[in-house]
Amino acid sequence: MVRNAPVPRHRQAHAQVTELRYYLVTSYPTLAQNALTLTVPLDRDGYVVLEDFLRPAECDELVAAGIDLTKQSQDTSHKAIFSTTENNKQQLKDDYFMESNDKIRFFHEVDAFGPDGELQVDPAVSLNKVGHALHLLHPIFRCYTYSGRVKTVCKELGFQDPAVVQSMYIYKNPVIAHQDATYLYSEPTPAVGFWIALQDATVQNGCLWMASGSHKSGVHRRLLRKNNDESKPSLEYDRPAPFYPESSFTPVPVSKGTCILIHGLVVHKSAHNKSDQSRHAYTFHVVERHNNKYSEENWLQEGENAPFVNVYTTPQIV
Ligand SMILES: O=C(O)CCC(=O)C(=O)O
Repeated sequence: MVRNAPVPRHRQAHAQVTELRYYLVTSYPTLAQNALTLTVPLDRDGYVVLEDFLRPAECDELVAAGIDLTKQSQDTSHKAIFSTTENNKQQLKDDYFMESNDKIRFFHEVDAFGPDGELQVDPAVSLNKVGHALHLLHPIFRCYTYSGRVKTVCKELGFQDPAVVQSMYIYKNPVIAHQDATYLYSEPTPAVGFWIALQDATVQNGCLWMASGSHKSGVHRRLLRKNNDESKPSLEYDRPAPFYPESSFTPVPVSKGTCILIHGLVVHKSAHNKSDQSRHAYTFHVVERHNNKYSEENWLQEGENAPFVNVYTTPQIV
């Protein structure tokens, strides 16, 4: 249903997208306009802030699509929850999560369901995230993921054969400190996350917090896919969660439309939304496929409906 939805409005929006130049914030809050090089700040700090990556109207279009997904989530009979905390062992065995690599699936907040299995609150409030193949299967998210602007950033990052391996719409939940390489490990070149604020992200409503420079200490732990039983792979962490002192983190509040490029090894997190302002974000991860190995032990592997296709040659619209 989602795949065949009509697309004329955002087709029009993206005619303009390639023309817009973003603003690079190398050292927050210093602004450098029209910078061409992204690799220097990414290698130095572990993240790069690109202001005005999307226009306000483009963010609104994505938020409308995200809200629309909350309505579709009511159709699902599966009561999946998502949490980054250690306590959620069930998720590591859950087929609904494991098989979401090439689907659009809905993950609710912990405690979203009552004892009778019914949602306690409106999905607009209880949804934690939707993932992990919006970039290929949803016409609007596909359009933004394979835009000229994303292709330009990939070129400026020096990628030769970049592939988007997963995408998520995040409604807002606290996310514990982690490296993306824990989940999406590749070597020698780590993945780069594109995290796009679709609404202003502030300290109060749960902006990202980055541990600048932490990407220089290797991968701290990995979530590994175990194929002990061929019919049902399971996931296990190889090490306990590292402890990261609060003092390592700096908040990175950003305005709507800002994209934060996240080095796969930089430690980052977000906190609770303590405000009455929502904080939606769209994020996807790009992996270099040229002379680089995407780990076969990662939880997410290529799927029939979501192959790891080249960003440069993949059209926005099918
Ligand atoms: O959006 C958030 O709150 C955090 C997202 C994040 O850390 C991630 O996707 O790696």
